[in-house]
Amino acid sequence: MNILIINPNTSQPMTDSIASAARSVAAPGTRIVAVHPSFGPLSIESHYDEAFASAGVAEQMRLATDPRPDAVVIACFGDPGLDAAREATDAPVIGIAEAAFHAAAMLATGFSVVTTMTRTCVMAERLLQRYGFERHCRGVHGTDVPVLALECCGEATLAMIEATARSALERDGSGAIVLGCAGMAPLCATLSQRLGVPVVDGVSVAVKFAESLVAVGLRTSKRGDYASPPPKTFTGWAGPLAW
Ligand code: 2AL
Repeated sequence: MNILIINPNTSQPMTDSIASAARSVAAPGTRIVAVHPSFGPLSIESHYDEAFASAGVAEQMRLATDPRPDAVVIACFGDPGLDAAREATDAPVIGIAEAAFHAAAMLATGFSVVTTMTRTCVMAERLLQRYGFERHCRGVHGTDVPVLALECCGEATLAMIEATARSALERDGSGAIVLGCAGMAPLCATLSQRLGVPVVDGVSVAVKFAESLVAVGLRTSKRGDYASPPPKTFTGWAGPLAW
């Protein structure tokens, strides 16, 4: 099966690291293709960044015809453009935050989210509300590690994330950690070993959820609001991206 992973930021090193995290858990018959938008922010750390990243996800869905993906993973913790991507295909589309929340809620009665810049915590809090996980999540914690610092993450950065996770587990009384950035995927195994609790990386679990939905023949509903977008003219630079 073909899984398309869209990294909504435009960092090639981060796209490569997301692809290798995905390939490390993918089943033998799964082909991972990882892409990023042709425009937009190098990292997503604000509402402004996220607005462009959502358009970038829509662009990549518009271009995703060869090969046609059997499933799509949106690999940024804000799940930008998730609903638009579901309109654009009947393949299952999974956001990494959504996937990580579901997995963590199956592993502990309460989990904590450890993310990048503190200013992005509100984005995770809004997603928790939107997906109905407010009662499972006991806290969202910023590390103030910039997203691009995760591209070549040394021991100092890892130690900052570990320290935040340790104090989150203590303060929140939670039993699992959700990593709040796709760029943290390569740190998951080390953090899990050091912290002694389940550490959930959304990229890995999203790939496995995607494989499972495809395997049982489930597809995105085309009834109601996830039906294909109505055809219309787009103007300006977005002209070629019209549905
Ligand atoms: C992210 C992410 O996953 N990718 C990115 O550019 N920003 N999330 C975050 N909370 O910083």
